[in-house]
Amino acid sequence: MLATMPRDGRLESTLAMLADPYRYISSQCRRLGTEAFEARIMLQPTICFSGAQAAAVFYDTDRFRRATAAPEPVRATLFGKVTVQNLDADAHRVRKAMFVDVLNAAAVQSLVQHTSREWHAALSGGTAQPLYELTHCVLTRAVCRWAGVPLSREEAPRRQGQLVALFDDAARNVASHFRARTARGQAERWLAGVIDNVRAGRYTPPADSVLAAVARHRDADGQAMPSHVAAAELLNVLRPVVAVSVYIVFVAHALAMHPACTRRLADGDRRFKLAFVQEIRRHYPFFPAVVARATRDFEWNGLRIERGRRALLDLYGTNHDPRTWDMPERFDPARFLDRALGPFDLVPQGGADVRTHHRCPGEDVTTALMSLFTDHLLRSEVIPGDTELDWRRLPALPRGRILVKARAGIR
Ligand code: HEM
Ligand code: MYR
Repeated sequence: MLATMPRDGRLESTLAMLADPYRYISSQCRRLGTEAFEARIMLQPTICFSGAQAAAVFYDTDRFRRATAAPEPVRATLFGKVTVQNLDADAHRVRKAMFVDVLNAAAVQSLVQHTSREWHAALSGGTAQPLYELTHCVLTRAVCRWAGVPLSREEAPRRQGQLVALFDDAARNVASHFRARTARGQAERWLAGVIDNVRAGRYTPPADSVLAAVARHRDADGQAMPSHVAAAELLNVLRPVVAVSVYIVFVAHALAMHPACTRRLADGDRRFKLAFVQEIRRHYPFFPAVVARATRDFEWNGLRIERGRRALLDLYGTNHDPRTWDMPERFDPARFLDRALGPFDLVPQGGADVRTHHRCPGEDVTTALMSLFTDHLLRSEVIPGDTELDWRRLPALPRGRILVKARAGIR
């Protein structure tokens, strides 16, 4: 006997979700005593899932696909309309290989070096600066230099504003959402121009740069990407590197909140530093959920899922699921010291296999930059403000600004 899919009783649940975007799905699952329920979200019936088991079915490409899944407001701001996020099967695999290849270990190390240089230059003034905004500036300059994208000193603040708007303004409120839409148009036109210049031989980036790889990439059909598509894919590297700034704020937050961790890190325990970074990615809210659409009718755990149904996998809730994580609300890096990770356990950047599925190709970049900033922040003066998190903000951040300042005599 198939049970009926439990429902969130509201006619439309978008507002309930926006009121607590990181905890809405898991709190409804708890309330309804289920791993999956249906709700109307953004005017469509949507299955909401939480947990490692749900993640395994969500990433089964025989049952869920991405084409037409992401809502238009997300594609018009954060993702892009014609990008890897929206592809399936061979078209996805070939486009995805470009990202996995350009984000190789040597490239990650090179980005770390560029970032470290920009950090020293930005912090040299000796005055206290807001960490989030300072990191936007450092990461924008570093990622453009590293990717081979030309960026003059005059142009940098404007381009930084556009990159930040794509992730920081997309889902905060109606006015900011429209700023993010405008920013996507401006940033795509800028980068389409850069791609055209490369292809016409007017500008030659380093052969091993991200820009060169995107300009010459061939899709599964053997064709180069049209320049507006190449531009949107270039943005899929530039934007998220700048978005690591959110995690850098959480590094500073965790250092301020957990002095015992800070002492152990200051002693130079390298294994503990990796565990600390993983625990930040598990513990703090960032990307709330990922979205797909059912390819056919099927049953899962005695529940019927219909072809064409939209599904949301709860990433924050899966990282806090008591079936996978002991005392999930506790911040405890030591939980990662002796733990082998399954493909669906730690999913702040998606789950499954990075080459064949939609899992984020930027996890190594993210953890390497978080490690670098852990070192830099340990050597700086960090002045936390109101440390309580604003859970309604997308992405969530501490309510007060965290300030940072060079410590006298230390670089
Ligand atoms: C995809 C999170 C950093 C590039 C994703 C997904 C998530 C995510 C949740 C979707 C997974 C899915 O659809 O199943 C994050 C977070 C980051 C981050 C929280 C922290 C800032 C990065 C970085 C890069 C990157 C640094 C590149 C340098 C991408 C790309 C995709 C993606 C290209 C699309 C992959 C695909 O559709 O196959 N990311 N990411 N991300 N991420 Fe990240
Ligand atoms: C990136 O890809 O730029 C990195 C992560 C950005 C996360 C931004 C989170 C707030 C936007 C929520 C959109 C909801 C998508 C279903």
